[in-house]
Amino acid sequence: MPAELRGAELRAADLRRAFADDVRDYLQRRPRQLPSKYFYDALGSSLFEAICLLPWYRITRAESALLERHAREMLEPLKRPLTLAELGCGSGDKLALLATRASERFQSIQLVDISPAALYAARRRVETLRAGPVVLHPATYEQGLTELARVRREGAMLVLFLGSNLGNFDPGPAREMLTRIRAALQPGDALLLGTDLVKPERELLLAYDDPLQVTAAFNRNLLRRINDELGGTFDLDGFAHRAVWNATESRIEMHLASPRAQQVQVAAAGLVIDFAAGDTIWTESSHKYEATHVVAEGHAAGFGSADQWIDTGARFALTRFSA
Ligand code: AVI
Repeated sequence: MPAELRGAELRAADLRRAFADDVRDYLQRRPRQLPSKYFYDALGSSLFEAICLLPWYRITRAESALLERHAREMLEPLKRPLTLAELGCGSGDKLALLATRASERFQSIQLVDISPAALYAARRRVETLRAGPVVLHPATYEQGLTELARVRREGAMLVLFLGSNLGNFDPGPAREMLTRIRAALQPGDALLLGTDLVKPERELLLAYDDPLQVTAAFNRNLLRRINDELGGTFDLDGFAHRAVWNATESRIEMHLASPRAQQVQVAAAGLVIDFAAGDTIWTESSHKYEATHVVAEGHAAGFGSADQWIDTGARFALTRFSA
């Protein structure tokens, strides 16, 4: 077997081990939980892309429209040559939108994502633009930031952290994440941060509990993934999708509720769990911000001036922080 593939096999074994360890740890917590990062296997990523097309989930369209409309303004004050970098680039569509509208050549385009499949797709997408050399980093956000600091050349770097990904962090880790991004940058660099804003509860509930039940499938797919990858025995019809607006914490929470008593085993995690009727598994938090709070968080993380572009209809903000 070629060494490259052996490496990939080892990595897959490590990832499966870490998944099993997290499932064991989080499912035994009270309340029971599962980390939302495990939503994104191949099927989960496709379901998320479908969510982004739903009329009730406006984040992706709002952000894309802002990028399209204000691309030049967003890049204009930054020193050239300019390096563009995206943390969690996914398909690369948004970076491509920004680069297309900017219509300039970049020193380089640095793409960071945990999923090699996403990175290859993003490279194909971005390379068609001929906007500069594209460099891939199959890495976590943290490792990616270390890489970005290492490959940094003259001029300025703009780091994109889009899609309200920050919202999936709890407040403490979110502040740490912003601080880490700041530490990887140099004076003259900038961060472009996408955050979803607080809006009426009815809109939020429709966005996270849509009438087509795509989000329900996205949520339950996590149990399907545990069954397939870790030898779980979850009855997929035995858990109901719940989306709850927690106004005190300013977050939408997603849960999976067991309407009846049932026992579930997860072989690879050595787990046997007895769910009582009404027990839930908390699978995700999506924090919603006030625009002023986003700016305050950036300042608390050590960033300088902030400029904001807001979609007032969808209530979504892009904030550019200078380092
Ligand atoms: C990726 N993340 C920002 C999405 C969100 O809105 O929290 C994930 C998602 N969960 C349910 N729908 C979309």
